[in-house]
Amino acid sequence: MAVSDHVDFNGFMEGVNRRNPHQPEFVQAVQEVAEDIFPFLDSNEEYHSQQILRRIAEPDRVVSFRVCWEDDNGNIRVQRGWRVQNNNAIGPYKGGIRFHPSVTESVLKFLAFEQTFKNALTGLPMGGGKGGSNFNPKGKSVREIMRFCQSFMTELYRHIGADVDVPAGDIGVGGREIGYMFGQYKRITNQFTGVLTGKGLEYGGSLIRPEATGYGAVYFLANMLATKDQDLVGKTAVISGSGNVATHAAEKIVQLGGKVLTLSDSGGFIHDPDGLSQEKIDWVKTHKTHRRGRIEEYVEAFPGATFTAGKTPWGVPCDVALPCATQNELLGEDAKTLIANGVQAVSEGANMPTDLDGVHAFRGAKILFAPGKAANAGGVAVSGLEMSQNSERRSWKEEELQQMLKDIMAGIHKSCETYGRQGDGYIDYVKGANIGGFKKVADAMLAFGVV
Ligand code: NDP
Ligand code: 2IT
Repeated sequence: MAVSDHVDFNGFMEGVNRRNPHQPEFVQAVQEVAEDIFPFLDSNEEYHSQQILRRIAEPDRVVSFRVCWEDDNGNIRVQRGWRVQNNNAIGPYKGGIRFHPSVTESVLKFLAFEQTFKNALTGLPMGGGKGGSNFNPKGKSVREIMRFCQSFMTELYRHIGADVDVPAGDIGVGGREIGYMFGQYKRITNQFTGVLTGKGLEYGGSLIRPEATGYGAVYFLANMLATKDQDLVGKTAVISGSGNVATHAAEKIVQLGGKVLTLSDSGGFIHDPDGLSQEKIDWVKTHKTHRRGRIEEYVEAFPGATFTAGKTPWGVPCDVALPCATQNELLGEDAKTLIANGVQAVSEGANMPTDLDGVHAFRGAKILFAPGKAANAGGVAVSGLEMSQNSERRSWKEEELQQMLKDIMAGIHKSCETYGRQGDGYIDYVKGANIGGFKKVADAMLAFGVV
């Protein structure tokens, strides 16, 4: 028997650390999963002996490339681009593209690893991938964004395809950027295929894709509350971020009768004690997303609100919390504050927004806590439905898609319940999501033998 067959958890994590130096986000994501998978392996020896977790924690490939573009002043700019193809055991690689100066190989590897479990949980045939660049879209002209997207796709196109790898949006990449990238893909390959999701409705996009992640995170939250015979009516919500996921999460909370108190961006958070109405959320969408403004300007438009610079919103007392900005934005101390203030449920709209200390604090206090790989899967799920529509050359109606999204989120909740319910009745959603996602990918990998 090979020495590696029976490494313990600490030995496994030492290996992950050693093989991935200077990649803290990736190591963190693997650790969070391994903490649940190791006890599960005790009673599932075949996954262990076949080294399934070890294999999933080694991306199938990481492509890194130079992206050159010319700014409006004629300067030559050089960025780095990546596509991480983590695992395609159950379908083509699938996952977003992120443009943000904080993007590193570690960040994209963690995101591609998480995506593998998330996509499995949706029940749709999608593997896990993620890509992006350290390009900073802030302050760039529309033409600069276009030239960057075209240059990025000029390399990326050779690694993707409708049955190979299907990217979509993420931080800094929305409908506009997908349009520029799709246009360049089509121009280079002369093929009109469903190679990207999050497309415009005119050229193969799906209804409700922009809304799906935020709406899905709130549907998941409603499913969690229902296990305690509760709903969102009258509940106060603290939300971070003010981009695609945050604004649509806010919208759905309001539709379901809740009261949204905060939004944020990298500059700080706004607190509106009157709650955000649909009109205020529309203002944020227009101002932040379309005009690329800052959240602090909210207090000029709505003087009842306050802006706190340089801080996250977790100190504002609330019933439910939805971190919807970025990774590691809710730390152990923040989790303790939320718990002390009586938070009942947390639904992660972002990917890995809660650090390991925070996750341990929520689980320890038996708070309803939905990890991103379960709670924010609605976005990639509707991406999967966009792929189906493209393959069939049809488009479903909005009501049909809304129902499918709700059903998929309920299905993910059920998986978490199946694999995460504890002896005392508490549903450990982290454990449930990790094991539920792992099992599907692992069973497919077993079928393929040693590859
Ligand atoms: P957007 O680019 O639309 O919005 C991102 C928001 O997060 C902005 O308010 C931004 O503020 C804030 N933010 C980004 N980076 C930081 C940072 N380092 N510190 C503080 N605030 C930050 O992205 P999305 O809404 O699409 O994505 C948000 C999260 O949701 C990410 O974790 C993403 O991976 C995840 N997600 C997205 C999905 C999607 O369909 N779009 C699907 C599933 C998960 P600022 O304007 O100041 O940069
Ligand atoms: O993190 C995510 O799930 C996304 N950014 C969406 C991925 C997708 O392919 O729609």
